Amino acid sequence: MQNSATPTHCPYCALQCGMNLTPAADGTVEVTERADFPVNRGALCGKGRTAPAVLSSRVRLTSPLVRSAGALVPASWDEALDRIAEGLARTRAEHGPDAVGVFGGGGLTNEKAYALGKFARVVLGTSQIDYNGRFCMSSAAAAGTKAFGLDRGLPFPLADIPRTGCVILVGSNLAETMPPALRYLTELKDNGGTLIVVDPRRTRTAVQADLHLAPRPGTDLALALGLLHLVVAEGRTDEAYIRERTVGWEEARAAAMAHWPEYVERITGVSVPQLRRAVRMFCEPEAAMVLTARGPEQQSKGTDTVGAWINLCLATGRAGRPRSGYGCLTGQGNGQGGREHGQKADQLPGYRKLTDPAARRHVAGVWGVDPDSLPGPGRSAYELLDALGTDIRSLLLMGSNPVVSAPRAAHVEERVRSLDFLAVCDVVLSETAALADVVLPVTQWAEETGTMTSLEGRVLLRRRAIAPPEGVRSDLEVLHGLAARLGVEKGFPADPEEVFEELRRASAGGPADYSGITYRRLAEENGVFWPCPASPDAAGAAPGGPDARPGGPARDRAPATAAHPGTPRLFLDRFATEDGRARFVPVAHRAAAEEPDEEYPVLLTTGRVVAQYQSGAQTRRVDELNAAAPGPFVELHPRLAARLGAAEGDPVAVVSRRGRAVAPARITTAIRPDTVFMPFHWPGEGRANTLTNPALDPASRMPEFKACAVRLEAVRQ
Ligand SMILES: Nc1nc2c(c(=O)[nH]1)N[C@H]1C(S)=C(S)[C@@H](COP(=O)(O)OP(=O)(O)OC[C@H]3O[C@@H](n4cnc5c(=O)[nH]c(N)nc54)[C@H](O)[C@@H]3O)O[C@H]1N2
Ligand SMILES: Nc1nc2c(c(=O)[nH]1)N[C@H]1C(S)=C(S)[C@@H](COP(=O)(O)OP(=O)(O)OC[C@H]3O[C@@H](n4cnc5c(=O)[nH]c(N)nc54)[C@H](O)[C@@H]3O)O[C@H]1N2
Ligand code: SF4
Ligand SMILES: [Mo]
Repeated sequence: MQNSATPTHCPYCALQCGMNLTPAADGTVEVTERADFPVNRGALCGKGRTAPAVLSSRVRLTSPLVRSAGALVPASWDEALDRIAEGLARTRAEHGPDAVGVFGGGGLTNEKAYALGKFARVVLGTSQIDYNGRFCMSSAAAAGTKAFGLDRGLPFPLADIPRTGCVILVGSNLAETMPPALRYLTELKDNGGTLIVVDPRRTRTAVQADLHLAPRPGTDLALALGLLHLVVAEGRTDEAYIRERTVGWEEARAAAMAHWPEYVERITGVSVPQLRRAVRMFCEPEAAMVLTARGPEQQSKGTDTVGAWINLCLATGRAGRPRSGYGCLTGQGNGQGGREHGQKADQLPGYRKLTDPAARRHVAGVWGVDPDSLPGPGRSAYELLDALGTDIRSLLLMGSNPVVSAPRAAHVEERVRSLDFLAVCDVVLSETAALADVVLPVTQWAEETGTMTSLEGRVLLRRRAIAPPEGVRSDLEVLHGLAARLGVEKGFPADPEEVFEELRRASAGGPADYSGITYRRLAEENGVFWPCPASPDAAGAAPGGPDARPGGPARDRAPATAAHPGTPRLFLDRFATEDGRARFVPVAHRAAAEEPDEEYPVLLTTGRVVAQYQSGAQTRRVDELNAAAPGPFVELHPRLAARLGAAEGDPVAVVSRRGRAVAPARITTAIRPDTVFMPFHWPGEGRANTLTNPALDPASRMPEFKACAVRLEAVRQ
């Protein structure tokens, strides 16, 4: 164990704030400021600051558990691993390899995500693997790939934000979900730039805005189309840019012209003067950005919605230019890297497609297997969970807690309970782990080394600072042990750097090329932006072949050195499509999968609070965070509350076609009167996902977390 401070990164969100971990006298570690990491410059939110609390043996798992006579009881590692290998092998023998499922997470390091994808395809031979990132930024990923030929959430560093003229922030509550990043918006305003926030609630982020647009949940697509309509009507398009750098404008233009402002006002509730003001603010400065987060993305039309916002950027020449562009604010710690290296249903490492014969040959070569032995694409996350207990009989779960976080959670819970066999690797006994046949206790961020790729596309080294407690092993050791028991002795090293070295080779030449990145460089350079090919001359092979470079030679590239410098800014010279041009998508407004009606007259939307993280499995174990955010609530407008006869703090039942949840009322004029909001961090009676609608986006397979129809009922006490 090191005695001095170890520079590393936060276990939680995609900002991946830098922090130092300093050993304390009692054997624990303390979080101290790490000012040299440029993204957060030492600032942390409460979750990051208190993260060491979850390292304590008082709240975490330190022994494998196996189910015996109905209860989970401690067992040896050998027994637990044997049981898992037997459980998975039995399903495979009885029902075939596709009856074994694997579910991963966007919080896992690149090494783990890579090894998990390889484990599913090579050891289990199953196509049925997906992960919780499907619930997160998949719509933005699908839209970005369609438009730009490549999905890297932010194609520029956060540091560019204060240098642009206007930012439209769509459905992001940054002030609560990435507090240290709020600084970039403050600096934008200090520099004379303007901020537009699009959110049905006047959030802590929205109060920072020069203009707050509060559309009905699920109508961002119409809003973006209405803005584009006005851009055209007011003659604010950038014709030269459209001609030189895009294709498909005519169809997209025609689609937007069908969405005249008064029609858009009726759909969204955003007034025509507000729409005009937004267009003026966005178009007048020389440069501008649109940033989206889960608000517009977690919809059954999320891909088209993001496409519409990208269209707005393309029509005004605000993509692939300095200080301008479209970006998605990815959410989970490794939400970016976790979507690149093969734990996704349709994917091979390096952001390659599982259906591409050349990609299969390349990766099979690295893995030393026959390309024909690799299965094809499998089901998406919700579809996989929905098939548990029927087509999928056994599941290996690593890095997610779907019993709390998946849509239509009561149904998902029932599906999980109906499995023949469930194995969960976790650091704590999550609500999903509590249902398992075998639970494996794994090491955490501060106890293991690995790489994370932040929301900027910056690959980072998260270093080990302390030794794990007795009885705990890493996810990589778990996969190593299971592979050996299932007859694959080689190819699953437990050493993260060894896994990364293989990942480099597997990703080489792919869209997300990491081959020029080494642990050593990461330690020295404070992160490296992908693509970073091994050779400085190859600027990363885009889908269009070796010459189609994602983003082309970046203008801000450092002087030629032996190594490729990485790519902070993409698309400045060309997009990553075959012809280098961005694609407009012709999209039209459509309703949410479930609109309010007489029986369910109110819209429910869901999201986050600053002091809890995701399903809460980790943060609900931290006293300081529980004191700040003790439980679920229903945020509603005074008018709705009055109709219900509910006072502040009274229990309110929210009922949807999926179920019923009860939580105290939090009454505020900060929300639209036709909408209620619930955070999704808690299990039990107040579980928001009991209510949510698993209607899926046809392209991204993202569920509609952000809009469903509900009714409210007073609860007699
Ligand atoms: N404290 C905290 N921080 C987190 C997380 C956490 O759980 N807790 N999770 C991390 C992860 S994985 C993610 S993905 C990010 C998510 O980060 P955000 O996207 O910022 O989080 P959300 O609260 O889900 O949604 C953002 C906003 O969308 C609004 N919204 C709801 N419906 C709509 C709609 O139809 N249209 C629009 N435009 N807006 C809508 C909500 O009111 C909410 O304020 O946060 C990351 N950071
Ligand atoms: N209603 C509603 N539902 C939502 C959303 C919403 O906005 N509204 N947002 C969705 C989004 S964006 C997301 S990202 C999902 C997230 O929801 P989940 O997938 O449930 O995410 P977490 O709660 O982070 O679960 C991670 C689990 O892995 C464990 N863990 C942490 N690190 C490791 C590790 O290194 N190895 C292993 N094996 N385990 C580890 C944690 O203890 C925890 O139990 O929720 C989605 N659900
Ligand atoms: S903003 Fe995100 S990365 Fe930074 S300290 Fe908070 S949870 Fe950690
Ligand atoms: Mo997320």
